[in-house]
Amino acid sequence: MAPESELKVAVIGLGYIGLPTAAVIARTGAMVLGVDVRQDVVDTVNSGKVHIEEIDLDGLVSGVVARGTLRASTRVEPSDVFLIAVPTPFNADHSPDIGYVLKATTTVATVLKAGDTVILESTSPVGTTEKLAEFLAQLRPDLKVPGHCAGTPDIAIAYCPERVLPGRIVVELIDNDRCIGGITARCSRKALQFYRRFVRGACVTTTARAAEMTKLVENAFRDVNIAFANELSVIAEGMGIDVWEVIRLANRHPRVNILSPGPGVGGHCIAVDPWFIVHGDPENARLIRTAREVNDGKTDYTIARAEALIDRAGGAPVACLGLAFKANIDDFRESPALKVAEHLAARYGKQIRIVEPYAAQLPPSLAETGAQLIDIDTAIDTCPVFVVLVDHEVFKSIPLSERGAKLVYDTRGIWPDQPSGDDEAPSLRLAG
Ligand code: SAJ
Repeated sequence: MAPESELKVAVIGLGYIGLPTAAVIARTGAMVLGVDVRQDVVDTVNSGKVHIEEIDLDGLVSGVVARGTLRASTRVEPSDVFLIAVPTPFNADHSPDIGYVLKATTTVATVLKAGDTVILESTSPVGTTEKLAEFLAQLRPDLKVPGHCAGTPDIAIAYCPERVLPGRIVVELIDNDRCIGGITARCSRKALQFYRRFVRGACVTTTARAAEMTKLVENAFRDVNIAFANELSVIAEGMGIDVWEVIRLANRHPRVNILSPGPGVGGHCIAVDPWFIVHGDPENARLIRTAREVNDGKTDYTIARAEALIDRAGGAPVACLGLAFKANIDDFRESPALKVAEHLAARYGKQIRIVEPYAAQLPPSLAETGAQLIDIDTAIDTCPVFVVLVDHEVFKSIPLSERGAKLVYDTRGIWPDQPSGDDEAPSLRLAG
């Protein structure tokens, strides 16, 4: 592989993973080209700015763009390493859609040459990297593609999933261990050499299929564990028990670690990836499918509970706290909080106020209902009813003196000292 300063890397897809990855690699001195179909994204990056909110990303991108090691384009150029980080959504029937991966492969194929390495980072159903190799072999019959040729292949192909947590992406890109699955062992070694340039965590090699499954399993594991907490919260509420207290007590056991209930599971990973396993083996993936259903069902349950509270509040203004899919980020994709707010706003219109410090304006789905975006101080002054949907730090720090008299449905358990304040539903604040 070329020395650092001469290494050319093309990152296809400048989203939540592609852009930070491109910037981190560019910081090592490699010449990085970020490729994206969106001209506005390309222009933003080339001006040294970012189109996504992520801690420390703006300074990093402006630095590498100023140094000239990162630039963006809508067109790919010849490079030594191609890193594909495009979305892999699912269809209405939950089957995976790898269309963007195949499109990115077609793009790479136009400039691929002997000696290059192609790495897929997008979360993908098992077998996708092999499909990518097969596709490349068809597109470029002049190249010896691993798994499709006799003798030593001309290029290397590997799968290496990202596992970074939104809000900690820049740190985790460097510190997390990586699992690298080549189409052949030689491919793994080639990709390993590349990741060692910027990853401080351990880099472990395996097969492409095992690496693909590992990524899916990580997120399915978390989904199943959150489903346990969500199911528990519904059971506990029915029994009039404070689920948060039970979880705190149970977690004192040295081998118990129950996660937190909430209004459902959001984001573009945990709410999506388990379906790839279910689709791969519908007959046997029973627990994984049920967990998905439990977590999605928790959002419907939350809507019903919030509606019951609002109906009793007799037309008083209601503040929905938070729209993001989790705390302290501006990402609303697959957000259960957004879904709850949309339902409530569609039903109660301008009675609903939204507090979301990470939004400059309401998404159209909410704005058109008459719901208003207000700040937290206005909510404290004007709304007697609070529905807590996201555990943003700014909400957690509201003292009891400012919220003690309010009717609260706290889906995240951020205010353990909140009195119920509701004689008809004394367990209300306990609901997870
Ligand atoms: N959530 C709960 N209760 C909990 C923990 C989370 O309700 O106790 C909810 C969150 O509010 C959110 C959703 O689950 O709606 C997902 O949040 P998260 O923080 O668990 O995970 P993500 O989606 O931000 O990132 C996950 C991570 N995967 C794992 O922790 C196994 C991350 O490492 C992956 O890189 C990322 O998915 C991804 O890109 O796949």
